[in-house]
Amino acid sequence: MSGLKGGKPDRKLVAPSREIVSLERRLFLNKGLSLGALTMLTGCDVTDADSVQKVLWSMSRWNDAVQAAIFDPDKLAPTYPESAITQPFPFNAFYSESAAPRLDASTYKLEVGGLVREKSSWTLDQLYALPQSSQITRHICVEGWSAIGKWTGASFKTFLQHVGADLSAKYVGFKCADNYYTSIDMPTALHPQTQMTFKFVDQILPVRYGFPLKLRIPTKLGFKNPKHIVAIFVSNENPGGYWEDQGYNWFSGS
Ligand SMILES: Nc1nc2c(c(=O)[nH]1)N[C@H]1C(S)=C(S)[C@@H](COP(=O)(O)O)O[C@H]1N2
Ligand SMILES: [Mo]
Repeated sequence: MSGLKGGKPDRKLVAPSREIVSLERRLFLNKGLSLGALTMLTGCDVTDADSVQKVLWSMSRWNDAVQAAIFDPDKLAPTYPESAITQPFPFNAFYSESAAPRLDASTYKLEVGGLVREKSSWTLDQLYALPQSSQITRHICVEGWSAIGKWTGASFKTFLQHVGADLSAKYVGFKCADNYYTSIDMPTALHPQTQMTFKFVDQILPVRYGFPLKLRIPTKLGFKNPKHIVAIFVSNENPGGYWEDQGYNWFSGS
């Protein structure tokens, strides 16, 4: 009990962080490895919170590179019939449904910036004039649920070409009206199913699902599908994301 009696706390008595516990579980389940074995393999004391962070981030970046390398830009996510649409479709955000931001359609402007030729902003009428199509795809949330929805909007690739985006840049970042933010790799931005979404099940996007604009990316996990987008920018620096910066894997796609 010496560590609890004032002075310097004994590190071994400090409860392991969420990351360490989940890393240990994943290692054990996937590879039959313990933290002790990982310490031997990496030469790092992974029971120490600082070094475990370093190991985790380097593993995570390696994981991003592997996922990017195996990402097939032409492989389509499964699509479903209208009868498969989940009703009611779940709401999710880092706050409760009543706190979702209410944007004014008449004053809304989408900012477009970074490595693009046309840095002008877009009104909702201008966005709605883009050619549109619909998809019925599955949204998968890391919190353990998935649901099938129908989303209608414009091809994000067409939009990026239209604004003269540097399509050889590495990242596209999104800023949202609720201060949420996320970013995706350019190959995913150009994927044929990546959509600037204006409608959910044939109705203008309700507030809870991201009015007036969300990105629907059926090849990525739910948290990489930003709602209430107010700015889109192209960059060669990884813009990170709300959950990504707290340790969720950045690529999170298939
Ligand atoms: N702006 C914004 N976008 C967001 C989120 C958020 O909190 N704010 N949450 C993400 C997560 S974790 C999920 S699962 C989906 C939920 O989308 P839905 O409400 O349409 O089901 O939105 C994603 N996009
Ligand atoms: Mo999610």
